[in-house]
Amino acid sequence: MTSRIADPRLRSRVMSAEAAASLIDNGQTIGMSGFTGSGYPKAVPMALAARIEAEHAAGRPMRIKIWTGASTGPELDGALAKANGIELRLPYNSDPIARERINKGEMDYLDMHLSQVAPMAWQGFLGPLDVAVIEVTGIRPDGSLVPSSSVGNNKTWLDRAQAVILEVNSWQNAALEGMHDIYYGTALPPHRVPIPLVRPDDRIGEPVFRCDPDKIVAIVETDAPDRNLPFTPPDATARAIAGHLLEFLEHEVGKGRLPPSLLPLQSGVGNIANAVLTGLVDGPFHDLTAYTEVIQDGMLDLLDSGRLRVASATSFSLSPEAAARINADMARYRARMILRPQEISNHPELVRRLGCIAMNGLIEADIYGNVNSTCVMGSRIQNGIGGSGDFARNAYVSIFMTPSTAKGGAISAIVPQAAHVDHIMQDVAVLVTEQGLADLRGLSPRKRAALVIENCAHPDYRDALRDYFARASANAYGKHAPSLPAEALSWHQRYIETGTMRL
Ligand code: 0RQ
Repeated sequence: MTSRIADPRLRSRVMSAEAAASLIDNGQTIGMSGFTGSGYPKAVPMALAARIEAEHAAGRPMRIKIWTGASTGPELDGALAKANGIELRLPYNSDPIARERINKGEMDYLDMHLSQVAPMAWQGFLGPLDVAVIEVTGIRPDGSLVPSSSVGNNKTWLDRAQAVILEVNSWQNAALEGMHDIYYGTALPPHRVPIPLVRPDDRIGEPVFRCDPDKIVAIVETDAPDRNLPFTPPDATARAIAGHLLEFLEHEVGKGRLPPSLLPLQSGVGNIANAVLTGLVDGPFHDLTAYTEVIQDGMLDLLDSGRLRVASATSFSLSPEAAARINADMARYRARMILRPQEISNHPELVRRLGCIAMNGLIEADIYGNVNSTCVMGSRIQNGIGGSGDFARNAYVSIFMTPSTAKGGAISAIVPQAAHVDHIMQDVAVLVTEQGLADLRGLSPRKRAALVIENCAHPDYRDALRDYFARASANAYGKHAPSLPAEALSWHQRYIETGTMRL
């Protein structure tokens, strides 16, 4: 396996995952690689979790703080959360065990815009970083590191950490080398300069990470797959949402507000986002580009169909089938894919400059188009804001999409007032459900409300929303964005008390 470690100086630092994990101390802050189940360390976190469990059993509580790129996998977040070894976690998490701990108040969670994590680490607001645990594809003769299936915040963790532990994963395709573009030109104010990227396919950095070899305290060799989850084919709801959205994009091209090749696409993950991408395969648009966070199955289909010219992201998020497809033909895909640090893939300056079309999911939206992406009933974290805020605020057109109901119809995704707001109405241009699409651009709050209720709400909840809006319009303290505070969150309260928002 050592063929992946081409720097002879470093071969002596190869050790077991257990030995590497023993180098981490109680209370330390650890920067781990990993983004949407790709490129996260797999062996050291599991060994660390086993050690933490042993420490707990011996009456010596041990907990660490974990910074990542975004969500990881069961071997990292799952194992460490199960061991109750995480004191604080940032940013985006989708692990069910960690989610449960957070919602029980047993683990602190800092939900941040993904583009802001690296700058904040540099600014020192997050405190010192003790150890970086980073998965790489290989180590080159000069000691530079070939990134794996995600880039995330790895550049920053490698630069900032006092000590570095590497996992060299030979499961990752060696032909990944050359796909990455690691930009080393970021700085703190007042030394910041424009980022020289003007097209999604521009390469502005290097294909590898630099790392001071003296900081590398351990290298662990692994051969373990990413968390590639099977993909559910789009259902009727997802297809209906995709249909409305594609019709809208065609309409915008017809109006001359979008070019026929559209603008760089950003797409969230999940069933609906995938349905939209799949819909684009058969749509009328050619020469598409993507400037996004993750490359999912639908992006691969678009690339294969020839519709998508290039995809820029920070990570893969693939099904096992799609991972096999990409691994079988990595050199070809490499010519049309670029993985960048997440502070670049999600950079507000670049999203605004490129004019991205942002397409993200939501938990709930209110009648004015304020969007809650994170907190069920206002308080229970689902995943996190991820990159949705980076893109939504700065996009050319910011689209949010959702089924009109959740939990078998017991919850309306369109509510009188969002119980938590991640995206204010100024950042939400278009709302889509399977019922229809509301183009909210240029509309005052009251006009937005009428459109959201009629076009997006489920028929089962439409009358109740009409009734609320009519009474609010007549009786509210102010008529700009009419609200009845005592009633506005009563739908959520009813769900908490009775298990349904229905009257
Ligand atoms: O939970 O599986 O327990 O039933 O939320 O919902 O409908 O499967 O949709 O996978 O697209 O996720 C907002 C969570 C939507 C996601 C969110 C429950 C629902 C289900 C998932 P169950 P669906 P999706 C790029 C951009 C923020 C980050 C982001 C997300 C579960 O899109 O995390 O956009 N977004 N990043 O039942 C109660 C409601 C609900 C609800 C849905 N109103 N009330 N539960 N659910 N609506 C990616 C990254 O940044 C990395």
